Amino acid sequence: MTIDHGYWADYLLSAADERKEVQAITKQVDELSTDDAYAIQAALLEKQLGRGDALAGAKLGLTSRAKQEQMGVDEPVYGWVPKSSIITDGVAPLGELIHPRCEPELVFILGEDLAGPAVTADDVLDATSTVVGGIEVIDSRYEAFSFTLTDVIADNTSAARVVIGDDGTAPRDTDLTTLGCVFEVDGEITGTATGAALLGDPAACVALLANHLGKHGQKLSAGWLVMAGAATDARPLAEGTMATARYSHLGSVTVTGKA
Ligand code: 0L1
Ligand code: MG
Repeated sequence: MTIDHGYWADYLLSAADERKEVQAITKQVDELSTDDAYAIQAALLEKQLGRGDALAGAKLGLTSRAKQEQMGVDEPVYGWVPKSSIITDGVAPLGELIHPRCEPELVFILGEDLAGPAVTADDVLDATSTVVGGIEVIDSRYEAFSFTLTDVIADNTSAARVVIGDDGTAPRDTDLTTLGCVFEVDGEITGTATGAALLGDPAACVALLANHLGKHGQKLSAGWLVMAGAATDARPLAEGTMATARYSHLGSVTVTGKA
């Protein structure tokens, strides 16, 4: 069966526009390969850019062993960060989202391009101007956040919004593997982690992304932000929910859910 990438991209875009959860693609087709899933994701991005959005960065998901085990996979997923997804006032607009969840992220701000296929963690540190803390708001377009790996790739890895912290560190000033994060939702600590929870080294995760893009003739560009993936579980973000990620060396980042 041939997969119509544009059709499924429209399917996911309408789901987001109409705030309507939809059935996973794999429930409707015989087979969805990883290549087809990334092609749907690319078509989705093209449609977003065609509406006047801009590309502000890229992201990894499933970079912690815990999340990989949950999904029964042993590799991360890669997605895009449109400019419109960046929250600047700390408020997640629940009226524009379906069933959002939030999770802490280490965010690399690139000072130089990174082009695979042979990018190393050292190259990532060289190309990064600052590492900041962040919180990603994920919002699967699928019913009950239920999907296979290729479904979530097609859905741009559930990307929805992101809050970026103000305090950063130069990448070599702090050991990113021991940098700590405490994630607190409405005053309750829901998770703690160090950078090493991200496949041993968050910079190595970013290298994986650069090398993945390199295979498709793409690169990470100077000025972009790159999310390395969440090291703790994502938590529901409802009306009035206040989530704070407290990082050693990077200060705190907060997001609040508001209709
Ligand atoms: O950013 C992420 O880690 C999302 C990965 C995809 C799985 C999910 O939506 O939880
Ligand atoms: Mg994430």
